[in-house]
Amino acid sequence: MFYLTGSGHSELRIDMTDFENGTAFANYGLFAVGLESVNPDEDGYALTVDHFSGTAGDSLLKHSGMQFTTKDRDQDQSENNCAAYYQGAWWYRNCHTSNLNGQYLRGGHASYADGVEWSSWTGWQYSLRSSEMKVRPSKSPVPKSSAPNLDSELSPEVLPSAIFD
Ligand SMILES: [Ca+2]
Repeated sequence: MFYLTGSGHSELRIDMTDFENGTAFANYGLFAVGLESVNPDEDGYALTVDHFSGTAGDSLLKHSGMQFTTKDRDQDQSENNCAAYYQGAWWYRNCHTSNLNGQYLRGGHASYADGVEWSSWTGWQYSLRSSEMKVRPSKSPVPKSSAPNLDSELSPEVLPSAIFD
C-alpha cells in the first residue's frame, strides 16, 4: 500500500454491505500510507486521509495520522493494544471508529467493537458482510492540508473505562 500511495496523490473508496442487502460507501479524496516517509516500516505506515464524501458517513478521519497497529506491534495511543483488544489490525488511535480487519461476526453481535465495524453506518456492534478498499490515483492533486486537530475530538472512540475492568 505504501508503494501505491506514498506520493500522496491517491484516493480511496470503501464499499460496504450489510446482511440486509444494504450498501454504503465512503470516499476519501486524499489517501496515503506512509506519506512522504523515507522508511515506512520504521515510521509505522501512518495513515493520511482527508476529503470525505459518501453515504456511509465518515469513520476514518479520526484515524488519520495514526500508525498501523497489529497484535504484535502496538503503535496506538491506548495503554492497551487495540488490535489485540478489538481483534483486528488497523490505524488505531484510542481505539477506533472503524475496524474493517476485525472478526467476521456476521451482523449484530453482543461483543463490543471487535467485528468488521464502520461505526457511522452500523455502529460498534454490527459486523459487516463485506468491505472493499479500492485505491486509485487522484484525477487531480488535492490539497494535503486540513487534517483537523484530532486530539480535540476523541469522545466517540475513547473507551469506557469499564471495558478494561
Ligand atoms: Ca497501545
